[in-house]
Amino acid sequence: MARWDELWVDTHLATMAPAGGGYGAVVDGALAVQGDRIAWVGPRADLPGVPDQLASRVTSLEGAWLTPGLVDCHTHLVFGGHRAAEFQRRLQGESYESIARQGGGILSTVDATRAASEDLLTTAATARLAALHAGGVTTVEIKSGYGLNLDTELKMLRAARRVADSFPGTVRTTFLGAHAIPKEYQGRADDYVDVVCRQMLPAVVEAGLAEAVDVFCERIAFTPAQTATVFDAARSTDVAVKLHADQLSDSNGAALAARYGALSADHLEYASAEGIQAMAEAGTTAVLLPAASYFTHADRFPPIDRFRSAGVPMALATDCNPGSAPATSLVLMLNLACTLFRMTPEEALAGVTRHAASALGLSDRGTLELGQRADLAVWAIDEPAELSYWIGANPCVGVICGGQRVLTRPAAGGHADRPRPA
Ligand code: DI6
Ligand code: FE
Repeated sequence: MARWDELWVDTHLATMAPAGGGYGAVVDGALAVQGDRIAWVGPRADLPGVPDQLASRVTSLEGAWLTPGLVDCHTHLVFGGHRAAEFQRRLQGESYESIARQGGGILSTVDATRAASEDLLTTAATARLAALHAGGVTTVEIKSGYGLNLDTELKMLRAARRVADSFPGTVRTTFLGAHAIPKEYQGRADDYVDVVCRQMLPAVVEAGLAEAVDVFCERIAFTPAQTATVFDAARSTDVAVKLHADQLSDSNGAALAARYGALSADHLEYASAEGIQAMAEAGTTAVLLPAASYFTHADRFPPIDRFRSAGVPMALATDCNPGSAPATSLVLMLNLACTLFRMTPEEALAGVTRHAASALGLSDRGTLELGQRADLAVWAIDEPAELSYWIGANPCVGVICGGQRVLTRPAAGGHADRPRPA
């Protein structure tokens, strides 16, 4: 009797297991799945028998690399409309922040999202997720935050959950009611925070629509004190906290996130040395969003050297949103993180696998190790650094979710000549 459902051979593995360091690479490896779990992983030469007798099905990957399925741990995938007009204003020299201060920016997407039906939001987000998935993503986080009233925040979160229905991977949802101060509450931000805490958060939790709560702590959004009020409200629920911190200015966001034991603090261009130290001590993951830095012509990048020397895990995500990062390729983020932030290709791949899973509080994925969920991506590459090297190519040729092959696609970009699985 075969022990495993499927055994993948003729492959190289970037296990991303923490023990080995770097990619945890296994050249000429093999990986077996049983049910939705990884049942065996290692060098092919160490297999405890003949492949055909070990598994019901043996599949050759013809020299392709396997990595953990990618985790996009910070997106705003559900939104109405787009902001191409704002993009052109920024190209003329206006800043992201000044457009936001004039009532554009996030608030213009709030108008479009309030006007959109739940069906339309679901359809648009499904298409964006399909693009991420074709690039190897098997787990995605989706935030609300373009409703800023109870009905629309719930509508967004329901749309995010409906996107999950047609996605073979995993969707985690985050309530970001405190993303901007809605027009109805201009000059009365504390009153809006009160609504977020007393009305919206309880309703979201009651409906079971979010695993985490997030706040945009920034001089154009919510103060550290208002952020703390939202996090205090979250304490009486079972949702985790995350924070948009120190993106445009140092608001002490990193330290605040750490103080509340946040899963992650995200953006962090202006994070202070003290904030980074606090994150290290609290075990808070830094989620870095290179598309936002790139697309808004950010005047500074996150202090990578400081995260590195403090031992703060660095995750990478698309931040897919209509204002600061209309990006639907997580692989492209590896290139941007290496080129702009000078992360290494090893750090970049760890950032979209192991550390991205940590940023979502998920310990069952992000590495190719025994017992982990069998979420895998198959790549037509000669070495893992190629994932960071190509600009805008998609070397992903297959995706496996929970042990099931869910996507096979032709190599595109620079990879058409590579061996790839049938
Ligand atoms: N920071 C960001 O980069 C996104 N949200 C946030 O708090 C941008 C959202 C937008 O501009 O629509
Ligand atoms: Fe964001």
